[in-house]
Amino acid sequence: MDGVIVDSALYHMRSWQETYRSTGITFTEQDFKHVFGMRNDEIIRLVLGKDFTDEKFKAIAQAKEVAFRQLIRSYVKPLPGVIKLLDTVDAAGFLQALVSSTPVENIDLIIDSLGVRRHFREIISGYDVTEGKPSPQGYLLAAHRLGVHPADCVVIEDAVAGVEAARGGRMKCIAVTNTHPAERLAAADMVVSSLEMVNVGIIERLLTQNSGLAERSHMPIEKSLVLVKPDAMKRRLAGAIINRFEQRGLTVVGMKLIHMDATLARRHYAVHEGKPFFDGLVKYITSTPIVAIIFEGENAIELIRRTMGATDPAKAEKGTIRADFGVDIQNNAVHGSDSPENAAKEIALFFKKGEIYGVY
Ligand code: IDP
Ligand code: MG
Repeated sequence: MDGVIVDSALYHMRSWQETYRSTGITFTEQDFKHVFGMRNDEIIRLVLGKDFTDEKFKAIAQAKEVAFRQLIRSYVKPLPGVIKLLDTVDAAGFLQALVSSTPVENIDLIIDSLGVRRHFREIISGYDVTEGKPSPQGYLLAAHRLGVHPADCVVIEDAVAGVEAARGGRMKCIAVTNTHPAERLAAADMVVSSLEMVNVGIIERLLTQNSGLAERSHMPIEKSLVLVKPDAMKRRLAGAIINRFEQRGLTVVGMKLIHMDATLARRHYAVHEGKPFFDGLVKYITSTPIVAIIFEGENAIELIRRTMGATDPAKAEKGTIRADFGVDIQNNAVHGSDSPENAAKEIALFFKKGEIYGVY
């Protein structure tokens, strides 16, 4: 965000200047360059010296934040080319995510002031990652949440550590020289002096360079809903069942214990409404708390169906969960979504967006 979408350094400097002016201290652009990147408390300590009271410290810190927010709300402008690029990339059908180490409050403030929130399917802030750039964690998490391969991603960066993060995540990188000179960004696949020079055609060309990569997989990354059903819960088989899927390389990205009510059960099994076993099925699935899990991985939906086995345990192949743990056609231990459309519907029935996590 900073240095790519918006130049917030300018607004930070102006808010410090305003704050210090009111206390009679001059704060020059040179002073700002010196403190840029430091935390607010360090900056205040440096400017005021040792002789200040806690109250004065707090008042200055607060005044600076108020001034910053006010300036952003009233004056913030996107860097050149940003709005057009966001619009055209959206129109071309790409998914966009914002990855910033800035606290989420400032991300919210800036993207709402600019009116660009709708462009971002996912927003990763400093709170979502344990490692900042140059770790690729933030970018990998964004790809994961968008459901796309890193090799199908292009990162747009202004920072040296950010270019390194993109490379670490095996993503293509376009660096813009808003903050650093081109020499320092040479590790990027492309260096531009302004985002006005970037367009959808350039992004597509960068991505086709990855189409032959050996490590590139052609399987889609999918999410699927798994339920450990009441018969398996009663026999303490939740762990064993989850283990089978984890052994297949699937990742738990959401999990909860939930006692389904009849409304949820009817919605979940809506396709079976009217069948002779429907009422019994609703009664059964609501009879005890169950564990609901979202698994994610390549080809997850089919992989899970194969790991579960046929609906009727008597007909399920040896070594499948239902053959090993199922009792009869109703008490068959486990549920797994049967198509991408149904997986999306089922996941939405059981989980809120904030309850689904990514790479860790
Ligand atoms: P699936 O779970 O393998 O996708 P579905 O045909 O979608 O199988 O049926 C949903 C669930 O309804 C089954 O897992 C099972 O618990 C129950 N069920 C399916 N067919 C019968 C039946 O003939 N008698 C009793 N219960 C059934
Ligand atoms: Mg089914």
